[in-house]
Amino acid sequence: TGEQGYLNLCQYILKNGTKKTDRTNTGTYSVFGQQMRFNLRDGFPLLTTKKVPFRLIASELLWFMKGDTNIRYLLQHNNNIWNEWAFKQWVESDEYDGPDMSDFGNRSQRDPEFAEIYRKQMNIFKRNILNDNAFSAKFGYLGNIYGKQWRAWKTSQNETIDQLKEVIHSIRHNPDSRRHIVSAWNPEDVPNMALPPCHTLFQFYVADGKLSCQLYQRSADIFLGVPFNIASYALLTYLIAHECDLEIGEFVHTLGDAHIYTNHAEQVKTQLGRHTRPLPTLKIHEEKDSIFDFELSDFELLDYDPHPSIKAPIAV
Ligand code: DHF
Ligand code: TMP
Repeated sequence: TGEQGYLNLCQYILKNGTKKTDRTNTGTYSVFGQQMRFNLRDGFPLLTTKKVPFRLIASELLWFMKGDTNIRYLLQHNNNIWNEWAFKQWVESDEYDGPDMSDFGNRSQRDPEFAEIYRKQMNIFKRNILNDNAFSAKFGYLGNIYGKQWRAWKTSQNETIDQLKEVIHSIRHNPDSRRHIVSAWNPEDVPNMALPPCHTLFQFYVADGKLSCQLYQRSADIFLGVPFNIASYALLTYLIAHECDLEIGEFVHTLGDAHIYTNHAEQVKTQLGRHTRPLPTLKIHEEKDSIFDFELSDFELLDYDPHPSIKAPIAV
């Protein structure tokens, strides 16, 4: 359990994972069906064996919670984690007339000359997203990803369902319910997403005045995505517990295809050579009327003293 559970899973995947090809042509070591548990009362579960940027996790979560699916908000908060998937839609569109960007993810890792050309195009892209409303509406939009499904799932009757509001209502009014579920997996909409949801479905559970959350993640990039996902759902659980006047309980993280990309193996080994440190604590400053009013500056992480960050290329 806890960070040690994460490290054990890394070790297990390196040792027992099947070498598997994948959509991005990177290659992975992969296992199917694993679970980690984090007792949120032990501290905030941000990894300490490498530095994980909490600021990016918090701004991404606030973006989901607003129901936003356009990367403009992220860029305005200096958060670049979704750029590649929006950029891809631009360079594959008819409107793009710059240098060839096919397979930019893999090519930029192998070819330094191309990496420079790519970096320039990405900067142009970011500038357009920030400054050009029409461009941003078209190419900053990632499709009907998390935010849309959480806050405005479209029904066959052309109404919308605010799953997040409804789940908060049911936690408050019917805590024993076994139906506190939010699903980002909308089969009808999956073709309209830049990336089908990796964190697919989550459920809340109330017992002894404590709120717990379990996530089903269909596909898990153990080195890059998962540390973000753990902290993001931990933060969401804190916020909802706060809103519902409950104490915090556990975060249970269930994984489908749990993989380490072959080009992350060395980084993972470096991380496995480190010892865990005490967890930070999360402080929520402001009292808000609604959970939807939180801002980045309302959160503060205390006593976070991680080992240095470890860089790795992301598979696009
Ligand atoms: N694709 C893949 N292949 N793996 C992912 O984890 C992933 N995650 C997505 C979108 N597509 C994905 C959204 N979440 C990073 C972390 C999470 C994330 C996207 C990117 C990432 O690159 N993290 C870096 C630091 C990034 C930075 O400082 O800007 C890291 O070292 O943790
Ligand atoms: P896939 O759609 O082919 O499964 O590729 C998605 C990749 O992104 C996969 O490596 C999992 C990873 N991922 C995470 O681990 N966490 C996330 O939050 C997101 C968005 C993606």
